[in-house]
Amino acid sequence: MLPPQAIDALARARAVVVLTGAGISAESGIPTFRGAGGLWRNHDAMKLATPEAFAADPQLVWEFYEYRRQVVAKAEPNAGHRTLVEMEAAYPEFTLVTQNVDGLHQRAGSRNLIALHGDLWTLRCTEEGTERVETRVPMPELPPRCARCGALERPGVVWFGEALPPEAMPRAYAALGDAQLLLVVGTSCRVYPAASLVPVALRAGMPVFEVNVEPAADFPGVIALEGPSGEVLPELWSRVVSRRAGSG
Ligand code: BJW
Repeated sequence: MLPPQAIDALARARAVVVLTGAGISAESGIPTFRGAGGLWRNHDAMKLATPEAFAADPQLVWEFYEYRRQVVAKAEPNAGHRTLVEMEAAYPEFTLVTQNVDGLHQRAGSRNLIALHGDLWTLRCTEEGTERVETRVPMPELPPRCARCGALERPGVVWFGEALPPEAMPRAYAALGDAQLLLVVGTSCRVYPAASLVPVALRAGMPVFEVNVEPAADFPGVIALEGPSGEVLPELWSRVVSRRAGSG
């Protein structure tokens, strides 16, 4: 049962912000970080995705990322990703803020997208800071090295304690300032500053809806739409489209 407030708010809105996390890609076969999916060869994924792990054992961390690149390369966007593309086409202002590094939103066709935590296909030289895109799977050399200086390259993602791309959060807050609602999909809302969008929206009096298989956004006032995003988002959006057409 979808909360009627969600259908009303989405039907009336002209500017919408969506925050996504790993859960939206779960139905594409990509493991999440926390919970049952967060284990890789008995390592905690959250401990491998850190600057400390990379400094201690770059080969192991690169094997983890190479494995993820292989999983993602075989995966396809699902109905949740595709619904967000339909929503982007329907609203005058629509901003998708994602914590994901898998590129599935981009492959589905989302355009106005803010990638807070980087992406799996960019490599960065640990000495020079130069970046390049590497889409070959598997990579010819592991760990990869900079062709210019020979230093190790690292994944172009944001690890704990590292700064997000400088323009990312200012753009996300600006979009939220113009929006009538925030829709949060498939994130545990544990990681900041991404999760701060939720209290910022609530403080501004904006409705916040959460699509998740279990309620995760632990902020009073968030309205839960419980279920897998590949099912809930298409159902929700079809109800909103009917309402906007005057028949729902
Ligand atoms: C489904 C589903 C289905 C399943 N349908 N749903 C304020 C307070 C406290 C701490 C901090 C703070 N501000 C900053 C911090 C520190 C830190 C932080 O947040 N720590 C907390 C954990 C305590 N943040 C940082 O360090 C950030 N940097 C920073 O703040 O820098 C400051 C700085 C400024 C200037 C100079 C230097 C520094 C950086 C955070 C980087 C996060 N990086 C990672 C790894 C990215 C690379 C990679 O992918 O390998 O990002 S960690 C990991 O968590 C990844 C994710 O994007 C992120 C969020 O996870 P997400 O997406 O929520 O996934 P899960 O697994 O947690 O949840 C999945 C959800 O889906 C679950 O709820 C399921 O139920 C659900 N689900 N199936 C719908 N079918």
